[in-house]
Amino acid sequence: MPKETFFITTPIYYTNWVPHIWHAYSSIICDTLARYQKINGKKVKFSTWVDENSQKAVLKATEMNMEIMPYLDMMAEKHKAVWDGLNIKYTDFIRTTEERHHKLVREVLQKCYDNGDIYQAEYEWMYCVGCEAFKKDEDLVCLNKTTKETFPFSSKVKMSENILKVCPDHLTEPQKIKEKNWFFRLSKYENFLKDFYHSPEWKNFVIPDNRFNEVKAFVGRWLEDFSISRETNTFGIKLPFDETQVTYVWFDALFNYVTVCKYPDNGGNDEAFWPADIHVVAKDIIRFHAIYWPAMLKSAGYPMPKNILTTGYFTVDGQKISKSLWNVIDPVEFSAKYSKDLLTLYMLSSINIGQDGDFDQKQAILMYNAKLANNLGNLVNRVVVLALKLDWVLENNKLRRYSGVSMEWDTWIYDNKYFSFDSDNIFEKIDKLKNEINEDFERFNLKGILDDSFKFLDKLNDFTTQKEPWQMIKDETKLEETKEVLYTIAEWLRQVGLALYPFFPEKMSEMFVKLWLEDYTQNLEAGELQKLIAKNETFVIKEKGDPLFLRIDI
Ligand code: ME8
Repeated sequence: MPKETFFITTPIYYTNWVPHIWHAYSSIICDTLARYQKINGKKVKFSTWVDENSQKAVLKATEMNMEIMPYLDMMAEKHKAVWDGLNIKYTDFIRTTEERHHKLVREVLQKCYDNGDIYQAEYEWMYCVGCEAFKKDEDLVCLNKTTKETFPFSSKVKMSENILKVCPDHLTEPQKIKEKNWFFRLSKYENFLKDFYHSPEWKNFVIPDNRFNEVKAFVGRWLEDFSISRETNTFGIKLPFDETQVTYVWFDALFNYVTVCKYPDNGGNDEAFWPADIHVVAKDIIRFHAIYWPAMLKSAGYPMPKNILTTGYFTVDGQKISKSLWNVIDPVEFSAKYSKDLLTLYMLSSINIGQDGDFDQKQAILMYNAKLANNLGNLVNRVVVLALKLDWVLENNKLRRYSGVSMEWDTWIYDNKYFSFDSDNIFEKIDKLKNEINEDFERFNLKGILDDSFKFLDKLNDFTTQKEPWQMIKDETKLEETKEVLYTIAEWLRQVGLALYPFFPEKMSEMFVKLWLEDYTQNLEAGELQKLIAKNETFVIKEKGDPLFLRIDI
């Protein structure tokens, strides 16, 4: 039977910047979800990309005194280097200047035009290049140029040289544009969208719920047709029905998600991957994904993506990220200095997906030291050191002696005399981890999985402290008991390792090797997670090796 498919996408990042740490946030979420689906047996496609046909890129190239194509080539390499540097295991990387993408966009534009959804009109509007979006008065705020303060815009505020109407995100005045352009008839899809959002099958289309409610409220209020082309820009994809104009950002960028399926760079056909399972985006582009995108797909005759997972925004040490504040963090440099695992752990467990957060660097280091270096790393080290003092083999045939008839792991655990020690309740915690991991991944509850794993490890550390195997080992009469305690710790580390593998693949692989589970990475990558969870293992500890996680000094 062919494997079930899973297709996940990052946003299509602009190329006027090298990706910063918050672009990495979206990509790390995608990477973790994609890795999980792969080890759980699905055929995974994970795409990332660069959004090149934008005015921002043209302006940046001009500013750098470069021709546009050499500039874009350079930036595409820089973006790729960031994702490769962070070991983000994407399967597809696409640039919107590629021929295959031009072909796809022209096909869909023609289709939408033929069915009457694209028409020409003249308009006068304000346009923010930073957002690559049209703005209305209610989208803007007032900026006092002297004090640099912003306050809400109202028609009563008198504009002057000092009081400007600006975009709240970029604090720049939008351009006034009067052009004859082509429009997409979004208003025609109002009822379609309302029915779609309210049908039970799509009740989780946008996650989390509060973002979905915002989208529904927005569609309930106001749906206007939007411009899909620019008369004055020359760089971009030419409209097939009017070669004097190019399409701009949204119609172009969003269809990238389809290009990689219809025209994948392996030359084959990945159409079975469409519709996408998850588009990961931040709240800044949710309207485009949850409103424009379904309408455009409907018009072009494609099925809807299944989920739009919307993240919040991060600040750095309490401040908005801005090049002028010099608080833009290069994720590769940061990972080299500290660790990629610190980045993953802090970003995925300090907030739930959907909430806004702050990247407090000191807290991130403290969290890394407490959870990865102490809680997990030290425990692994303890088992390894003690096991080396015994006969190096922690056998799983110990299971038989304690359960009597049954050889089931759970039966043994529950009957095991060593676990009468405490009950707040370690068994429930490991069961929760084993039984709910799949559901948690399916619900994108990455924080939940990390929290459960580390709470379980707290309990396991308590158990270890209470049993004191380092004392037991000194008593000849307690050698068997020591082995069994160590076996139990090793087995439970194995279970935690399987749950944490999608987050920390390199370190969990290292841990498996320390426990003589040398084929684990290969078996996981072949989709055998469930088989491994259910397996009984024998652990052979051969050498101490390096510590798994080094503590970081603040
Ligand atoms: O919007 N916190 O590209 P972009 C969290 N090309 N996430 C952040 C962030 C922050 N402070 N800053 C950026 C575009 N991001 C368009 C998208 S898609 C068809 C076209 C992440 O380079 C977040 O995922 O501005 C956000 O949605 C994305 O970067 C915006 O990237």
